[in-house]
Formats: sequence, C-alpha cells, structure tokens
Amino acid sequence: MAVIEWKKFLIPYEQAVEELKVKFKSIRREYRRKSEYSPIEFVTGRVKELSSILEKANKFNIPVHRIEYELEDIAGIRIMCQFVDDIYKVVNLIRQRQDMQIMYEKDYITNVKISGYRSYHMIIKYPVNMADGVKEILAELQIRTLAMNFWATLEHSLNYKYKHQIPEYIKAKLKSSADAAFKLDQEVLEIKDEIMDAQKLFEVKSSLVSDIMNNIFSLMSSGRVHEATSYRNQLNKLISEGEVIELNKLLEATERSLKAYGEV
Ligand code: 0O2
Ligand code: 0O2
Repeated sequence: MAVIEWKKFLIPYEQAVEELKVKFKSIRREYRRKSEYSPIEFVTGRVKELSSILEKANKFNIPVHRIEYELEDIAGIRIMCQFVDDIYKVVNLIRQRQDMQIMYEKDYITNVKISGYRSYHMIIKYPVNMADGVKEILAELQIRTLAMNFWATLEHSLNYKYKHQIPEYIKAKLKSSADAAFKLDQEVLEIKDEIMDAQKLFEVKSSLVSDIMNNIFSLMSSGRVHEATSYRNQLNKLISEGEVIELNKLLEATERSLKAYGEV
C-alpha cells in the first residue's frame, strides 16, 4: 500500500479513537455531575503507529489485505481506574452498551502474563460513520488500575529500549516491581471506603465554595460591595479548614442576601 493509501486506511481508526475517548470521558463526567464516585479515573487513546502495524503484521505473517481483520489493536483505548474492583464495574458498563459489540475478552488480571503484566482487555467491533457509509473496525480496550498502568508503561519503555531482550537482572527487578504494584492494589482496596469518603468530601467542599463565590460575584455586580467583601472574608477563613456545615451556613447567608434584594 502506498503512503496515501495507508493514510486513508487509518481514517476510520482515528475517528473511532476520538469517539471512544469522548464516550468514556462522558461516563466519568456524568458520575461527577451527579456527585457520585466514578469507576473511571482517566482515559487515553491512540492509533497504532504505521511502523508498529507493519512490524506486528510481519511478526504474525499477516498479509496486508488481512490486517484490518487480524490486527485488533490499531485503535487502542486505555481506561484507568483507581481500584481493582472498579475495573469490573467498567467491564460491566461496557458489556451493557448498544454502540459497540464485544468480540472477546482477555483477563490478564486473573491470568497474569509471565512478564508480570496485568490488565483487562476487551476487543470490540465498533461502527464508524464515514462520509460514504458505515465502516466497522476492531478496537482494543485496555482497562487497568493506576498501579498496573505505571508498571506497564515502565516495562513497555524498557522493552522498546532493549528490543524485547531485557537483561535478566532488569527482568528480575521488573518482576518484583510487578509484585509490589499488585500488593499496592490490594492494600489500597482495603482502605477504599476511606479514600472515597475523602475524595467525596473534597468534591462537596469545592462545589460549595464555587456556589458561594458565584453568589458573592452576584452581590458585587449588583453594587453591594460591602456585603460581598464581608462574605469574601468569611469564605477566606473557611477555605482551608472550614467544615461542610460552616460552608453550608455561609452559602445560605449569601442566598438570603441575594433573595432580600430579589435576585434569586
Ligand atoms: P483533564 O482536564 O486533564 O481531566 P485528548 O485528546 O487530549 O483529550 P489524549 O490525546 O489521549 O486526550 O491525551 P493524553 O495526554 O493521552 O491524556 C488524556 C487525559 O488523561 C488527559 O486529560 C490527561 O490529563 C489525563 N492523564 C494522563 N495521564 C494521567 C495520569 O497519570 N493521571 C491522571 N489523573 N490523569 C492523566 P484530559 O482529558 O485532557 O482532561
Ligand atoms: P503497543 O501499542 O506498543 O502497546 P502479543 O501476542 O502480546 O504481541 P496480542 O496477542 O495481540 O499481542 O495481544 P495481547 O497479548 O493481549 O497484548 C496486546 C497489548 O497489550 C500490547 O500491545 C500491549 O499494549 C499490552 N501488553 C500485553 N502484554 C504486555 C506486557 O507484557 N507488557 C506491557 N507493557 N504491555 C503488554 P502491543 O502490540 O505491545 O502494542
């Protein structure tokens, strides 16, 4: 295939990656809007480099016309979770979707790879609406914790540097760091409720602060500078150490002030 043909070949994959990133990021946004805990921490995506596509096709003896059917990770999405049990929540969310079809799943969390690699993979068929019709492509979803991602990223760079011939002493270090990442995932799972409470508290407080600030701006813009300044000073005192109950009281006070002047 000529370069121009390759560029054309990759268009639906590029579109699929963009769309899937938006879709998974929206799930996170929806949870946050509802002030609920999101099993998705962040999402990344990429289209495989042409050199890597050709390298993999060569390795597995895949002829050019079969690449789109046999190379499943030309479009790749990575979904990062904070905790191991979030991964299975995300897997279930994906299983319920109507806009993608699961071809098969690979659970490298239960079946850890010899390298120490852990992650949950799902190969999906995804329809892309192109200018001249629908094109179905294959995409790989990798779902993993932050610790799994940290390890896989380091190991991937070392494999790249040593062209898959990592020296034994580095391999041994990688193996023990994979064990450490596994232990980290297990230990944080034990304090998941504590961590979730802390994160929720942070969300609640920052939402209160932003509502109070909005009210202060409204007071300010309607010329009640004195009142606004007084609330601003009270908020400054509460921002670092204030409890939710105190922030709530301040929010109510600013709302009363606005109501008194018929602004809400
Ligand atoms: P925000 O505001 O940071 O939440 P893009 O095209 O930029 O949307 P792309 O090209 O995949 O997405 O970018 P990239 O650099 O791969 O990162 C995607 C998102 O993941 C970005 O957020 C990064 O901030 C976030 N990200 C990357 N690495 C980490 C990490 O180690 N921890 C956390 N928490 N987030 C990370 P957004 O979507 O731009 O939005
Ligand atoms: P990239 O884009 O560089 O990440 P394989 O037989 O392993 O070549 P297969 O059978 O198609 O590939 O799928 P598999 O084993 O499920 O792996 C697909 C992808 O999972 C890999 O893509 C990696 O992203 C990731 N992966 C699998 N095993 C490992 C591992 O031991 N370490 C790390 N860091 N990542 C792994 P590619 O092809 O490497 O491409």
